[in-house]
Amino acid sequence: MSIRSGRLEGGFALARGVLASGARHPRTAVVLGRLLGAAFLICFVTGLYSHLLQDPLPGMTFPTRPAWLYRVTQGVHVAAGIACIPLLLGKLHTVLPLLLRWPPARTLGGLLERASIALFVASSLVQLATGLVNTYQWYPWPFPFRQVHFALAWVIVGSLAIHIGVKLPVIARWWRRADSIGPDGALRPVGPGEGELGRDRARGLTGALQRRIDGVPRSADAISRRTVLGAVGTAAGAAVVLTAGQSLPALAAVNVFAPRQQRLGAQALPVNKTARAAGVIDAATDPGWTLTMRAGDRTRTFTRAALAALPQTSVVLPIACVEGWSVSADWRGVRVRDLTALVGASGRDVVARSLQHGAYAVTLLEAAFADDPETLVALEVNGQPLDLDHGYPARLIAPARPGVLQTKWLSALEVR
Ligand SMILES: Nc1nc2c(c(=O)[nH]1)N[C@H]1C(S)=C(S)[C@@H](COP(=O)(O)O)O[C@H]1N2
Ligand SMILES: [Mo]
Repeated sequence: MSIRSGRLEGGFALARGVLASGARHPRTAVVLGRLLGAAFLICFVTGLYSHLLQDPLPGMTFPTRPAWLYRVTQGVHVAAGIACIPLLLGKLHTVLPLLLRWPPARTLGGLLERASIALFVASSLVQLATGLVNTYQWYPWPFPFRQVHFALAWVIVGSLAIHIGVKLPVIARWWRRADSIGPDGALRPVGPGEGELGRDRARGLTGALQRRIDGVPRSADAISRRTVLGAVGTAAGAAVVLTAGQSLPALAAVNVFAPRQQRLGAQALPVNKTARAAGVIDAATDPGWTLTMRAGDRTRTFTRAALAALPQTSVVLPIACVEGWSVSADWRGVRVRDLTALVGASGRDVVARSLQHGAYAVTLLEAAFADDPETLVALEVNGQPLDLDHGYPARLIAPARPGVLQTKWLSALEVR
C-alpha cells in the first residue's frame, strides 16, 4: 500500500473514530431503517396507484368506491413522504461513519453495497426534495415531474432491495430489542465480526477510537441515542401533524405548513388553478357556451340552462389533489350517465374536454366512472353556481378520482 493511500485510510479512520458514538449504533440504524423502509413502501404503493389512475395500463380498471379512496391514498402518500424527510436525515446521521470508509470497498459485494447505497441516498434525496416542492406547486426544474417521480420511485425501490439484502445480517442481529439492549438498558456493544461496524476494523487506530468505531457504548451514549431517536421521531411526527390538516379536517386547525387550508378559497373550497391562469375567462363567460355530447356521429349540445333543466343529482364528494390536499364539497348537477344515455351510448369510456388548452385539456373517464351514479357534470358547489375558478359553467366531479382528472370548464364529452 502506498504511503498516500495509507494516509488517506488513516484520515478517514480518524474521522470515523471522531464521529462514532452510541447514537450511531447499528441498532439505531435498524430502528430508523425500519420506519424509513415502511414509509417508503407506503409511498411506493400509494404512488403507483396514483400514477396508474392517471396513466392506466391497457385493460386496467379501478374501483369507484369508496368515494374517499383516492383522498386517503394520496393524503397518506404525501404525509408518509413528508415523514421520510426527517427519517432519512436521521438515518444518514446514524450511518455517517460507515460512509467514510476508505477504500470505499474491498470486495465485489462491498462495491455493490456502496453503489446501491449511493444510488438510494441520491435518488431519495432528489425524490423527497422535488416531491415536497411539488406540493407547493413550484416546478423549478425542466423535466416533467410525474414521469421523473415515477422513474425515481423504481430506482429507490430497487436500490433499497439491494441495500436490505446486503445488510440482512446486520438487520437481523439488531432487529429485536432483547438482542440489542442489555438488562441495564444500555446498547450491547458491537462484537468483532458482528454486524458492519465490527467487521470494519480500521488500521492503526488507538484503542479508544477503535472501540468507539466498534460501537462500545460510553456512559453518555445511551442518552444521546435516545436524543437522536427522540429528535427524529418528534421532527417526523410534527411534520406530519402540522401538514396533515390539508386533507384531514380534524387537524385543519394545526395545518401550519401545508400550502392549502380546508375552507380557504372561493365557495369554501381551495382553487388549484384559477380561470385567469388557465386563460379561459372569455370562453367560460361566453353566453353562447354549450356542452357538446358526442357518440360516434351523434351529437347533442346543451346550453347551461338546458343542463339545469335535466334531472339534478346532489352528491358529497372530495376534490383530492395529487399534491396531498383534499376537501369535501356538496356538488349538484347532471349525471354523466344520463347524458351518455341521451346520445344512446352507455357503459363506455368518455373523454372529457376542457375549454382550456394544454396539459389539462383532455382527460379520460373510464366506463366504470362514467357510469357511476355519483359522477356528475356539476353546475353548483356548496349551494351556489360554480365559481369561475371552480370550473363554471360546468365541471366534472367523480368519486375516487385524482383531482387532476376532475376537469374544469368543460366543453365536450365524447363517448369512445
Ligand atoms: N381544466 C382544468 N381542470 C382542472 C385543473 C386545471 O388546471 N384545468 N386542475 C385540476 C386539479 S390539479 C385539481 S386538484 C382540481 C382542483 O379543483 P378546484 O380548483 O375547483 O379546487 O381541478 C382539476 N381540474
Ligand atoms: Mo391537483
